[in-house]
Amino acid sequence: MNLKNIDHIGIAVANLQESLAFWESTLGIELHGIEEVPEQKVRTAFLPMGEAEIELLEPISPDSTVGKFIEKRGEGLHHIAIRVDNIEAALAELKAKGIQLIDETPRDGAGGTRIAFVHPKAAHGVLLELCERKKK
Ligand code: CMX
Repeated sequence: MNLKNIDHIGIAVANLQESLAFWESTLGIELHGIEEVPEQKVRTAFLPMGEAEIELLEPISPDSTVGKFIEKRGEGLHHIAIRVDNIEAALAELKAKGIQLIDETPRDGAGGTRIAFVHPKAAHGVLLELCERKKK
């Protein structure tokens, strides 16, 4: 599957500005940008750390997956994203191994990425995202 590295760690937050007061101002991690991802009904803030990024996720609607997550569990660690070279190939391999996928085909993520989720029931309680970035 040629997994590369942790691409980002997604954290569900109720209010992006309030959470940035901690992640950016207190910890001093530089904010790379804020982007709305309508397909996922979230606003995201990216804070790069080495090869990976912290991704803060604020729901833009209470009926979004992140909105429902916060309502049920409160703020906190939402998903881990692993970078892959070829997301279709990685999904096909997981499907062939009988792994429960949320997305059988990739969708658009923030920063021009193509993403797909593996169900937390298949990944021992962790919502796992596969993430393919445009080749530079
Ligand atoms: N991490 C770990 N487990 C999670 C989870 C998460 N983020 N979200 C839900 N679960 C667990 C629940 O606790 C539940 O477990 P139990 O059955 O043991 O109670 C199980 O998954 C099913 O949860 P649910 O509440 O019945 O189902 P939901 O309707 O909340 O859907 C999920 C859960 C994972 C299928 C849904 O959140 C999803 O499709 N996620 C993928 C898309 C996404 O998360 N988008 C937002 C991020 C976008 C971005 O990064 O740009």
